[in-house]
Amino acid sequence: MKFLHAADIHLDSPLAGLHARGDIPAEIIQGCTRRAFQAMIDLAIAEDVAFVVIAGDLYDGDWKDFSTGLFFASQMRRLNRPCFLLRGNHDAQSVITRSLNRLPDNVHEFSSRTCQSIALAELGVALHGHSFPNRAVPEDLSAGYPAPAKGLLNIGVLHTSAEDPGGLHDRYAPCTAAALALKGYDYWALGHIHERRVLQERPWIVFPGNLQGRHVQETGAKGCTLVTVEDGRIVAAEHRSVDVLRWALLEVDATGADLATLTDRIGRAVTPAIAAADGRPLLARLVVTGETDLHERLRGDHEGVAATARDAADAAGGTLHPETVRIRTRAPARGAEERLAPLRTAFAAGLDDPESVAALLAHLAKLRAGLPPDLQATVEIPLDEAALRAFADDAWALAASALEEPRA
Ligand SMILES: [Mn+2]
Repeated sequence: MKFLHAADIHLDSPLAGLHARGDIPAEIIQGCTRRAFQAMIDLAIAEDVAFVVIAGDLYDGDWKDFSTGLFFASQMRRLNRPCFLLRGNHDAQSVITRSLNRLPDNVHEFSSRTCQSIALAELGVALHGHSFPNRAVPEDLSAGYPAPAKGLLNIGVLHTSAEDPGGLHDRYAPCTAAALALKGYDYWALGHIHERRVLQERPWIVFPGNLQGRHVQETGAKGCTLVTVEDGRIVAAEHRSVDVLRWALLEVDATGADLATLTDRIGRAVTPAIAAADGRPLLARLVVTGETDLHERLRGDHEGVAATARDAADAAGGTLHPETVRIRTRAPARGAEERLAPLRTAFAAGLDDPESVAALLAHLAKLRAGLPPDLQATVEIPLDEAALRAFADDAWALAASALEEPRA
């Protein structure tokens, strides 16, 4: 017997910002969350799974119109086998104001008032789940989950940030892997963290990741987890990609490079990403770093870097659309750079003081929390030290170029 575990489908998520881009073909972004969901249903049918579990955030938020719900219902009819649905922070009971009067009979939604258990005697399976009543759930919901049903394979379905410290993923219904393991279930079908994480095996505690990456922070293969059960025991929990476009963050070190070397290095970054995308269009952020004589030239030539990457993708048999090009190179220290060296040192020193870094990061996290949810994903506010350093590099590059402007 097999079942499919998915989460964070964010159906009809708008992919904020991308639609305005004239250089990215509309057909590769339009409806991509729906197309990934369709691919998941295709997989469920092809693998002949007994049922599907969706561990929260099926919807991205309140429906814009009824077409989102109608699409889901029609896919459920196509699935034609049970689907167990849990509500997460994005589609909590109080967040979704529209609904179809009746979902297809094969859809079972977990209660948001209490943990609800559903036994499938013929399959030897019991599922336990507690939907989010509201967007913010500060308490550990897993504490209210019942003891395992004897003689059945027990699956806990839960939307939670688990032990994630927060940052990219808001902290909701936090719990520990140790506490989940103690519950005595066979499998925890988790949702909320948008990257695949297997917290442990036996019992399995799994975040499948989201179904489709939506921005450059959601890189790599996305999809769901196919679980195989033999003789009442889980023998495999494998990732299956169902995404229809892929995101990548490609960093190229230009240190000491001339143009030919840089072209080679861009190719070496692009080629494996194209291979990993396995025929899907690749949306990539290109970041060029390092100390190089090409600094001045690169700073004025984002389009040239983008074109080199696209050409490398074509040579590797795929397609790449640059999301952005970030030039974070430095000129070898001489002349103006040398004159600015004391300022540069003072600027950099701020980042070597753990206290001021911690204070700055706390301030930035607060700033981010105050943004509307759809902006939180796209406005890039550094949330860790590495991101803060990259941010500071960009800021320094701007400041230095302004200071280096030849004076009349
Ligand atoms: Mn969530």
